[in-house]
Amino acid sequence: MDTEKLQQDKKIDVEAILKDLDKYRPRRRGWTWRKAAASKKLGHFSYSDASEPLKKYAPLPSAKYFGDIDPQPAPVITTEIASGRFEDDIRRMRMAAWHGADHIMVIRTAGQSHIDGLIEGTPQGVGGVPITRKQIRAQRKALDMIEDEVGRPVNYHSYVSGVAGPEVAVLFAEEGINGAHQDPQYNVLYRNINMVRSFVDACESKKIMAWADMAQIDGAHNANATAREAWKVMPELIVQHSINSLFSAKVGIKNSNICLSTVPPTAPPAPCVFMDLPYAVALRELCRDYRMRAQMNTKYMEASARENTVTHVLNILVSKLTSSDIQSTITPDEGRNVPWHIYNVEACDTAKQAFMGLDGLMEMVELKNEGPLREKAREIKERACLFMEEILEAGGYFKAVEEGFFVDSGCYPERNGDAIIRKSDAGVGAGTVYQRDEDYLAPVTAHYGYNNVAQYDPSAAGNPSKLIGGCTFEKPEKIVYIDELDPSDNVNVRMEETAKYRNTSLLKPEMEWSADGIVMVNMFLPAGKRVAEAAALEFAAKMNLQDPEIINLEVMQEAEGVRIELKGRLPFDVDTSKLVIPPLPEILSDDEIRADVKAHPLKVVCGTVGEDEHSVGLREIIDIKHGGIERFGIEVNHLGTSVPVEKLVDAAIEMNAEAILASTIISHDDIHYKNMKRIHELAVEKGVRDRLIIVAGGTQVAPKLAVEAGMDAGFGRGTHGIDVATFLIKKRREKRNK
Ligand code: Z98
Repeated sequence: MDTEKLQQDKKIDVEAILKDLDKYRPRRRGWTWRKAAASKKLGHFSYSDASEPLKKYAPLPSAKYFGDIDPQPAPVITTEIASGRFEDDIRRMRMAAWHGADHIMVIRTAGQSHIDGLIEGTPQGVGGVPITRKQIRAQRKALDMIEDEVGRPVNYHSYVSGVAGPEVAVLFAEEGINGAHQDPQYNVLYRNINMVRSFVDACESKKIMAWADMAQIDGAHNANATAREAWKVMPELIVQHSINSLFSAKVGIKNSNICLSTVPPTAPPAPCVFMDLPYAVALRELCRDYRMRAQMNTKYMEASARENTVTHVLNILVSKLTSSDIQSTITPDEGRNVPWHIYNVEACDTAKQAFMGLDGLMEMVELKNEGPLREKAREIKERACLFMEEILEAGGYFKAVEEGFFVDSGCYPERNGDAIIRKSDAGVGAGTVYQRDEDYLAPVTAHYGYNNVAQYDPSAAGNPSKLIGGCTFEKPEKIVYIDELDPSDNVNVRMEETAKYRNTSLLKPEMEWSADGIVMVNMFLPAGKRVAEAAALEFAAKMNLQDPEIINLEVMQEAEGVRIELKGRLPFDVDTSKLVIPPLPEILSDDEIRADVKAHPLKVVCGTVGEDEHSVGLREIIDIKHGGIERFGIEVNHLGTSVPVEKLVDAAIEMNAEAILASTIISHDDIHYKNMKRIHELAVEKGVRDRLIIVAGGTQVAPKLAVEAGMDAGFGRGTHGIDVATFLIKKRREKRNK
């Protein structure tokens, strides 16, 4: 079934995506890595590590100085999107893809791994986002359209955890999910799922993931998000990674799809690179056959977007130094629970900017072979090996968990007695694993171990589902698609509620969900923390913000004040059809202005007029330092301040200038317009008005009144050099063409 083509100036049509969803089939299986760029050149620059650029993209803000190029880094860039409303997440996915994300992870706020069965037909649910077939299918369908638009495959990812793991894996394989977290240790340690059950299930799940060619990310990093002193668990992290990776490889996942979830154990103010880099080096050396998914440290994340961004960038530095394959971009929303569109996009931009800023680094620097880096890496590896040996001595992984080896805050071999302890005969699903009967039959594709099909049909040995004419993997038409069952909370009801904001002229601010009305207000309050908190909420109430909440507070100085970021809900909307939107002034490009001035040199005289000593505004317009008109090669003759009008006109004549720029701030008794009029009249008297372009500018200048006073143009507050230069060039062309 064909997807509709997206148009870049049109919103993605979520209603159309939901239509005929029961018939939609994903068009491919499996994970896709980025391709190295065929050409190293992009714009003015040559790149060493770039991957293929996108067809459609939103470049970094400063790209405008570099021809709007958008070089893409080598690693896959991940973003986590799961606001609780999959219909709104689809729009966010498109924005993220334009900013460079090609791995969209749908993490559930509810913790689906607590749910012990598939929950098809269920909507958002209480407090979170369980995955449903409908959601997956709608999002995969949207991503199919989005990847056509940006010109690059976008990997879709979720989690194969919990006692329903194998069922979830089947669902994912059927629906073309490209990657998943799968790690039985996660179930055991963090979800208290019985170990035997968890490991047996993992065999089945991994086998299915191998069939679907999905990338697999492990769950080891959860140990350093959980341990009390996370920087000490490095040896254990390596052990966990090793167990899961080898397990996956043995079940049949190919090495290039086995990804370690590497998370640095520390964050500033700890000397994080000094500690994290040896760990990353040790891990990559020990697990060199597999891929690395790098994620910033989240254990020490607070609500400051700035602080999180620095931690993120330092993680990217480690990724760059050790060649990570996937870069996660966890956003400040983890720290303050604001899973907003803008933070997904911001974090993708942070990754793109940092990676491209570091392009070619490894051609200039190398990791030292002597000194603390290698010594520490070696030490971490030794500790990890000893840890693994002790597991064997204890009688294996299950015994080790029972004896409290894991997520202890001590640096191995030290143990602090604060580990997560689980019993092998306890936990969710204990006692639910049975030995297969002699005649056990599993006529399904991608099944782990003994399935007995040959007993029924020897020719089915390599193709078990032949016995049933193909299972859902080969025959997707056998999939039973169940729509949402909840009559009051489902996507149709939700979309109905926001319908008046779609395809109409009504507009509401939005952070997370269509028309949620959420805005963020930044303020500095010159008060102590407690007073400022209470006052901020009071200000929010006066601003008509509903449900105000402080999401970040940072003390500038105990007594002098705090900065506050506050969110709240605006209860009103704006009808955009009633807005008076002034036409956009047409600005020429830097290059065009420069070329014009080169071909026809342009000389101007300028000064502040009359008895006006204010010179800053004019300086902003002319000085090269401030981006003024000098930078285009325009010859500027600045006559100074308090220049009499006669002098301005005479100087223009003497110097054979083409334009006069009169700057004026003082406005009492309309002196500024009176001066403009006199300049104009003088120029007429002296017979030069026709050959001179005369413009006036200043904070109190209204363009219309300036023209009425005889000027060719007036420039008010907010004018930049390029506005004036554009006018001069255009006016000159007009005159030439007369
Ligand atoms: C990450 N930002 O890793 P529920 N299984 C594994 C996990 O690591 C996780 C889940 C399941 C982090 C997200 N990881 C943390 C191995 C979570 C989550 O549905 O919440 O229980 O699954 O990218």
